[in-house]
Amino acid sequence: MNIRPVAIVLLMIAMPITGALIVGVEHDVGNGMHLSSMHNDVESSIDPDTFLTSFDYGRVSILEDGTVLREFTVTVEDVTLEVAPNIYFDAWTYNGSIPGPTLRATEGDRVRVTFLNNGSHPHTIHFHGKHPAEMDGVFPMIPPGGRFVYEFTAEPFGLHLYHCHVDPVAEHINRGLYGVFIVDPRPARESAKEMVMVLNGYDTDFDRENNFYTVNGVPFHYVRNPIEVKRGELVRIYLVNMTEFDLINNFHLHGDLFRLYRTGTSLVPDEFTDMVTLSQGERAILEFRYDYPGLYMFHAHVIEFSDKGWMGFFKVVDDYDDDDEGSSSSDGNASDDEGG
Ligand SMILES: [Cu+2]
Repeated sequence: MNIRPVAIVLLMIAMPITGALIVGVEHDVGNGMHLSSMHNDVESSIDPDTFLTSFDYGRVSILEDGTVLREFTVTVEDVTLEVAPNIYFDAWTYNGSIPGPTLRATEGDRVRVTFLNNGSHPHTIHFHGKHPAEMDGVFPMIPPGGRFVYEFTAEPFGLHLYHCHVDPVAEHINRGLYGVFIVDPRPARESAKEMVMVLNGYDTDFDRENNFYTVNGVPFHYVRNPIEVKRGELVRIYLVNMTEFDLINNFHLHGDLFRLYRTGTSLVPDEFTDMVTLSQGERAILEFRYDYPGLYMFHAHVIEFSDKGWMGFFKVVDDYDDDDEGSSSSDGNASDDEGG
């Protein structure tokens, strides 16, 4: 642990202050921050708290042969997102935010994703996982105003992802076109408090170097808003690295160790550790229980990344307040979420 508490506090307050000082200044102020005082056109926002525990199970129906069909709608939208205080980013998004929705199915389900491109450039959805070549989201490119239906069987179970695969792919990813695709095993994993964490960066001045790093889209969000977990409860993190330009990213947990399931494709853990390093597109499922209450940091052990936003806290409590949610199930049969 190389980050002193004083430095953390300074970092927590530095970004809002920096932003406040330069409100009203137009154009590039250095450090890769594209700024403008005229941002009435902000159409959407990033909500890491909602994203953390939101799973889209699609619109569910049963096919004639008994297979579960899950239908999703994913729409590309160009939106200006405030990715850090007063830092506005001309994003390309799936369904209006970064990351896109976490799509979830159970192994063997039929997945049907209606893709609408309301953006200004050609795009696709390339899913990781098994599927026919014509469903791979490389060809054809879907032009602005276009529509395509991706359909395949969800397999194998594991933690997958999706992203646009139009050249230059790095730019389409940096602009925000990615999301998580979870395929649950049958029977489901043990019930747990589940959350999704997507590691990313933002190259806000388009020089192919990231200016900020985040978990779930906003630098330092979970420093300001620690994630509450209950002592002794099983916590399961679906961790996906979508950082572009930097070859690796990683995750270090304080005060505990986790069972590590690489790609989530086995129910037998690969490691018991407090540290996992992921290259671009790699992902892993992490499971742990805290024994002691208190505040515990989690962060990139690449200190440049944690200094620039990739850092957060778990707040371990003895009991949730009455209005807090308790454990969430990993049961993939839930069907009340609206697709798209
Ligand atoms: Cu694209």
